[in-house]
Amino acid sequence: MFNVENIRKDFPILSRKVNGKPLVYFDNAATSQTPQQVIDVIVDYYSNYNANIHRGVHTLSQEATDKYEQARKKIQAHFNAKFAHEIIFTSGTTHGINLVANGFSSLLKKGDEIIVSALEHHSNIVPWQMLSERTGAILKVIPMNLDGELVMSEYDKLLSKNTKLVFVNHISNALGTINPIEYIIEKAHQVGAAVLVDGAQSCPHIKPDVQALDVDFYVVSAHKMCGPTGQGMLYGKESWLKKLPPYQGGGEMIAEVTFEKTTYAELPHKFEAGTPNICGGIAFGAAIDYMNAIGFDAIATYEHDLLEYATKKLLDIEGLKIYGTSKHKTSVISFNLESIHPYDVGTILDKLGIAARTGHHCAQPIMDYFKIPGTVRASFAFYNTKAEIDALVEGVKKAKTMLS
Ligand code: C6P
Repeated sequence: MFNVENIRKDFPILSRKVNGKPLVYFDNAATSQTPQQVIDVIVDYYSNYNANIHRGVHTLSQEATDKYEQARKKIQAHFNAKFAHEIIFTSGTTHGINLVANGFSSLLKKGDEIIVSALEHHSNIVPWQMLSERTGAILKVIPMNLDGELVMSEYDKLLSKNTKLVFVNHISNALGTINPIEYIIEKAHQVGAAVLVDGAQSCPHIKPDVQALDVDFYVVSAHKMCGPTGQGMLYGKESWLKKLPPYQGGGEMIAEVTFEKTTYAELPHKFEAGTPNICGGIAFGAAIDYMNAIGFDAIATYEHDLLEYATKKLLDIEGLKIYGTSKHKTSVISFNLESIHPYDVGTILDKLGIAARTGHHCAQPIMDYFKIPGTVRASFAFYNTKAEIDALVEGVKKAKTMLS
């Protein structure tokens, strides 16, 4: 049974005060909070079996290696990858996207086309612009509409036999829109293009099945789903990962090294040069266990209820405008109060102990589309409550009175 009061006891940070007020943490899309169960795994690693992996015959190294590889298997099972070696440990979503974009440098030629969406985070724009500069590939953009939805009829028109790659997020970080990635993947495959899905914002809310989606690459960050920062994963279909060249050279990614020639290790090690974030990988596995124990169906139902409650209450405030009004969205509300700058609203909310993000949310093209400098973004997680939303609504009203 989903019991938010019991769940909240797992998160020590939720009982702290900020500016003398109980913390209301609504910046979950930036990073989620960490339950004691994951903190314990981190402490256990450094207290009991901290060692380098894949290298030592000694007991600590073997224990660390076993736990790290067990975590890979947990992640494989969670995302339903066919093979554990299709899970590449990364430092996060940004790293995963750059790894793939770099790999495609040798696979694209001048005049090839690559497609991005108007709803992307800078992490899923800039690496591809750099790729297009390196290769001469043409970058095209799927436009959005005023509800913050991608226009699929325009996407259909962009696709051609020249399209080699499509990269979109599953859920927009700035607006919360859930994109129709099933359709996007199917259509891309019809013209022979590969698809990378940025799952940074989906992984805290839904459990993607990469085989059912038939997606070629899927990237996430552990810190968005109750895990540590500096840790993420790239899923890639085996056939694609075999085709892509390594991203970085170094220890552990080689089969043999001589000064004449180096041969590379098998997957996944080919993409995991150097000592990885060992504790981070193990803690990522623990975070996945934690979230699955609560259950993604229960999480989605509860968060949807929070979203509906907050949307209704915020819209009761005169002059408040919500950006991102798709019917298909997760628990993210981006808003502005008339002409008041979002930064000023965020500062007043902070004084009241409420953490919300303000600004362009690393998604400047979206802000440009709406002709605004940024928004206030409140993003809810399964450990938030309606009472906290009431506090937000009161805080926004207070900000309006003070700043009008
Ligand atoms: N968005 C936000 O406040 P990293 O930094 O590599 O863990 O994740 C980057 C990233 C990529 N794609 C999407 C859709 C994202 O939302 C993010 C991170 C945070 O919205 C921090 S800017």
